[in-house]
Amino acid sequence: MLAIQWFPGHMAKARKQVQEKIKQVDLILEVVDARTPESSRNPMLDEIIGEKPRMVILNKQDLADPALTREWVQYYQDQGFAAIAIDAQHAKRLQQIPQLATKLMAEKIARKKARGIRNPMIKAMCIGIPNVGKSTVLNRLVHRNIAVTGNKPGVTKNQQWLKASDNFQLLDTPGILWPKFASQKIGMRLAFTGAIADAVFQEDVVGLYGLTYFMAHYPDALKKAYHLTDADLQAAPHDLLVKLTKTQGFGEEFNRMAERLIFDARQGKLGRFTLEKPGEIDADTE
Ligand SMILES: Nc1nc2c(ncn2[C@@H]2O[C@H](COP(=O)(O)OP(=O)(O)O)[C@@H](O)[C@H]2O)c(=O)[nH]1
Ligand SMILES: [Mg+2]
Repeated sequence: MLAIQWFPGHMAKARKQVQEKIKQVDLILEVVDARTPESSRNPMLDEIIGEKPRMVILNKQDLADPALTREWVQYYQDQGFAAIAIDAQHAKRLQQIPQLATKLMAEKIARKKARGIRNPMIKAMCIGIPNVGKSTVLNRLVHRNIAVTGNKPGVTKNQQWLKASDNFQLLDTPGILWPKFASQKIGMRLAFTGAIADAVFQEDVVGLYGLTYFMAHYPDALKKAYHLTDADLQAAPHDLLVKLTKTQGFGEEFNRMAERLIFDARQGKLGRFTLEKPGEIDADTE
């Protein structure tokens, strides 16, 4: 499935590029989407970065379910990673990244100081799948608009180190890796949040996935956004989609209602949500 964006050749090239860059850094900032922390991780990152210290940055915290974000941060910490939730778009909690990096690299810094280096630099780079906010994190950390955000391809230029603080430097281009294509469910989550191109799945399928998830986990958000009753939420998801299509003025064009639902969710009109929970991810590879 999903053979559209990433061919084996692309993957090998992306991997090689990232591996080259990794050699130059002390610390990896793995940026993930807080709404889909596991699905938005690259499946091969562990293997690619090996023993290098890593900080998992759950970005887009402003869009995610706060209670679940806390659970996810704890989950990654329990796995031995440094982890932090931020909102790069609105520059929330970003300064904790250099602080945490200094703590994480304390031993290495002490060793360098012992060798006579007065202000040892921590060199880091952002890595992640497309659209998780790598460029936004980078720009905010270095207080410059250096990385191209959104869907425009980056401009190739000589690589530079950018200063984020007195002892923290970042590589000017993030490492881009492919998303997890392990299961249909993971694909749905990535499509629903916009991490993978809308063309990959039919919107009615993705919309129905989202509606089903919200009916089960965030029914109040649906009630509020579309003026629904408790009885409406007892219906089968497909029947509710049919009803919404009518009441929202789309007649029988279910696709358009599905598209609207996806749009509303991405815009935050359905409130903050997270599509996966720690502890449930093992069941996701069916
Ligand atoms: N709401 C919200 N949007 C964000 C955040 N960080 C990035 N974005 C948006 O997500 C989209 C992708 O960001 P970008 O930095 O280009 O992602 P990249 O492909 O990983 O470099 C852009 O529209 C950003 O404005 C965040 O913390 N919160
Ligand atoms: Mg980018």
